[in-house]
This record gives sequence, C-alpha cells and structure tokens, in this order.
Amino acid sequence: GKKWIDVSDLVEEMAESEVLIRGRVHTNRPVSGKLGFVILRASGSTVQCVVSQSEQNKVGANMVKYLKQLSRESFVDVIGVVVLPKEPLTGTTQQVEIQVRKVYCVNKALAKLPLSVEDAARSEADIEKSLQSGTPAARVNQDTRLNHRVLDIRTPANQAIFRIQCQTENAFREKLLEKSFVGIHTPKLMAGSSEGGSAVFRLEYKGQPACLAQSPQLHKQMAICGDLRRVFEIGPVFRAEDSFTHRHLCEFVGLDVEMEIQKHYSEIMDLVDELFVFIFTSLNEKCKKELEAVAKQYPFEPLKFLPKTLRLTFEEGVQMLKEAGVEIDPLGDLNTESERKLGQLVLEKYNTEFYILHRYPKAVRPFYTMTCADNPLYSNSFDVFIRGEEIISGAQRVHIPEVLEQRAGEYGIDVKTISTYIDSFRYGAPPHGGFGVGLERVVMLFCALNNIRKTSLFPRDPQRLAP
Ligand code: ATP
Ligand code: AMO
Repeated sequence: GKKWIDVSDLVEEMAESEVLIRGRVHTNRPVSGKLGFVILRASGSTVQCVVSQSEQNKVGANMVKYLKQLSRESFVDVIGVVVLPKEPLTGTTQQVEIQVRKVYCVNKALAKLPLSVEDAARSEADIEKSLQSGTPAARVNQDTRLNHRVLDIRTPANQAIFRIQCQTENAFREKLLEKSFVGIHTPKLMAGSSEGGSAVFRLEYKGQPACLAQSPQLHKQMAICGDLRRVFEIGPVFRAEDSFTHRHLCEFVGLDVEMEIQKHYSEIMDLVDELFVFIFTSLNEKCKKELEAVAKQYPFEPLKFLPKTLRLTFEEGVQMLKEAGVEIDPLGDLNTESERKLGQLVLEKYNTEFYILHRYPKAVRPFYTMTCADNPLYSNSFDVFIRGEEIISGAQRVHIPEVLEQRAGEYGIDVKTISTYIDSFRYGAPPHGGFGVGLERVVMLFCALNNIRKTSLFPRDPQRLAP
C-alpha cells in the first residue's frame, strides 16, 4: 500500500516520511562494510541513498554486501526514509537523501557496460578539471555514444534534448492549428526525385524504379491544388547525402508548410516570423529546466531574437559581406563559411541571431521556385538562419503548368516522373508558397550544439544505419 514517488518529486517537505521509489543505480560506492552510498537516477533526476547498517534502521550487513554487487544501470526499488542532508548536496539534482530500509533489484544490467552514463554526462569543463586533479575522467567519443545510444540517451542533457525537440514540434503544430492550417501526410515512396539533384535513395517498387521522398514538396503543393488552402506536415525526409558534415543527416524530420497567398511572398515570411517567435518563446518558458540541463553539459547563451524578425535581401547580405572584405558571386549561392560570416555581421549590426534572407538568385533555387516579377535573375524565395546556419528554405512557387514543365526540363528532371504533379496545375491553381524546416537543425542551433547527431534520437548518416 505504499505510494510510489518519482525521484524528481522528492522534496524537503517529505522529511521523515517513508517512500517507495524506483530508479537505476547511477553510481554505487561502498565506503566500508557498514556504509554505502547509491545514487539512484530516474530520467534526468538523481537522489543519494545512504545504506548504513544499524539496529534502528533494520538494515543488516547482508544488505550492504548486496548493494555492493549491484551493477550500475540496474533497476531497483528502494524503500527508505527521506532525510535532510547536513550540508547542501552537489552531486545530485534532489536536495534530500534517502535513508535506505530495503532494496529490491527489479532487473539487473550487465556488470560491464560499453559506456558509463556518468562519464557520458560530463561537460568538457569537468573533464578538464579532472585532468588537473590527477584522477582523469574518461571522455566518451561520439561514435561510442551513438553505437550504444540507448545508454547515451540516459544522460540528463539527452533526456532534455528530446523533450525540447518534442516541444518544438508541439509549438509548431499548435500555432499552425490556431491559424487554420490542416495537418497532412504525403507519401514517402515516390516515382522520382522532388528536389532535383542526385541525393535520393533509389529502390524498387514492385518492379518499377522508385525513390524515398526527398521532401513533401510536390504533394504539399498538390494538396493546395486540391483546395486544402493551408497545410503542414511533420514527417521523415530522406536525403542520400554523400558527404559527412555536422549538419546533414540521411534521414531527418521535416516540418513543412504550404499555403495560398494573396499578393506577395512576404505573407509566407510573416508566418515564419510569427511561428518561430512563438516556438522560441514557448521553449524558453516551457523548457526552462531542460535548457538548463543541456547547458550544464554543453554551455550556451540563450538565442538572441527580435520580436519582429529581421529581413534582409540577398543583395543586402552580399553587400554586407563585401564591406567586410568577403567577395562572393552576387548571383551564386552562399557557402557555409559566408553564411557563418554573415551571421556574425548581422549579430553585430542588428543584435539578432535569427533572421531571414530573401530574394535569392534564381539560378541557385529549385525548379518550382517563382521568379521575381521585376528581375528574372532573382526569385521570390528565402532562407532562414539561426546562429549563421540555415534552418529553413522557402519560396513562392510557379503555379503556371507550362512554365513549371519547362523549368523542370531545364533542371534535368525527367518530366514523366512528375507528370501528375504538373497536371495538378492544369485544373486551376492558386498562387501559393511555403517552406521546409529541419527539426534536428532547429534544436541543434537553438541550443548551439555542434553536431546534428546530438539532436537525432537514432541518427542516420552516410556511415550509420544502426542502431
Ligand atoms: P539543403 O541541402 O536542404 O538546401 P543545406 O544547408 O545543405 O540545406 P545547401 O543550399 O544545400 O543548404 O548548401 C549550402 C552550402 O552548404 C553549400 O553551398 C555548400 O557549401 C554547403 N554544403 C551543402 N551540402 C554540403 C555537404 N553535403 N557537405 C559539405 N558542404 C555542404
Ligand atoms: P531544403 O532542401 O532546403 O528545402 O530543406 C529544408 C530544410 O531541411 C533541413 N535539411 C536537413 N536537415 C538535416 N539533414 C539534411 N541532410 C538536411 N537537408 C535539409 C534544413 C533545410 O533548411 N522543399 C524545400 C522546402 C520548401 O521550399 O518548402 C526543401 O526541401 O533545415
């Protein structure tokens, strides 16, 4: 009849009461034959359990011995009394201790684990400190973490990252539903590529050549042709990236939007502005604890963003780079380095790390992108950046079928494979546009993490198909 208490709910007001808690053996330190300490962990929360042999405790020598042989990461149930520590605790999240009465092992973990969660949770600063102290702590490299991701996910920072990811997705959906968007699901098996380029996974579909969707692009536009008017999708996106970078995955979660527009592609950027200010604000408000847990292992400064998102044209960006001594092709794309540099310049000049760059040169955008009415060298398109890295691409689309067909041909796309897409526009299509966001990139850059694999639960990259 005892009540289960979650480790994260153990508070000073519970002093003197007996509780029943379940968690994993995080660390396990016998001090003597009569005294031992076990730190119990549940999700990101930890509490110190003290086992001391005494008559009054009804704890015998056997129990201390039993505790000594419990392997780390085993699941245990502990019955004990909540006590207030003599001094503030630094090694645990909870500020109370548990004076142990009984321990039951629910399920044992292997005695020798491929990585220690305690090691995996250390910050660089802690490792540096340990080097000076003479008892160097182990550094767990990324491949080891990813090979044994189930253990790695147990660190407080990772526990937090996936809750932040969930809230990002949730806020995205919440805001769009509020604005009368309809959530849709488009097919991931396709007859041909949708973005052009070679980065598609090819497969056989009942004897017919096919590929995995590189984006919901074609079908989200077809949903607009089908009068759904404003749609969004949260779903997997497949890219057969052949190079290995800190920000590309072969499978990622795409947050896509497509909408009718009245007059101008700025209506799409207005939505980006409202949506992302909402997402960032909701993360700061609803994920305070999680953001702190991430920062504890990977220190970062909160994202600087403006209440009204800054918009610069591509030409203005090129000009800023030019003035800073960076020469780039005014009708080419920005490379990773110039994107970073521009991010720095924007931060210095406008005090924001989140901004929109629009009116890209037409030549560097996909075939379905609308050309600017006043200058055919530019397009009604934009990218959005966090801390100098791209998180969004978007644009107004071509809605005239003849133009679309011609453009696809110019881009080397086999028009036959997208004939149903092009036909959709023959039945009358409204002016429209939208954008695509990479969920893992948003979380990575919001928390200033250095690698997209940190924000993908089981990442897929050119060298990794497991776990
Ligand atoms: P997306 O591919 O979805 O547009 P992205 O961030 O890769 O997102 P791109 O426009 O493809 O944006 O690329 C921007 C710049 O990033 C390129 O000019 C190139 O310098 C660099 N880049 C893109 N892909 C890779 C890659 N696979 N490896 C290294 N650098 C890349
Ligand atoms: P784009 O190809 O720029 O645009 O992709 C949109 C966003 O998806 C993310 N992204 C990636 N994330 C992780 N790994 C990758 N390999 C990867 N590639 C892209 C980025 C990027 O900004 N159909 C258009 C969108 C549109 O116009 O609506 C598209 O796919 O955050």
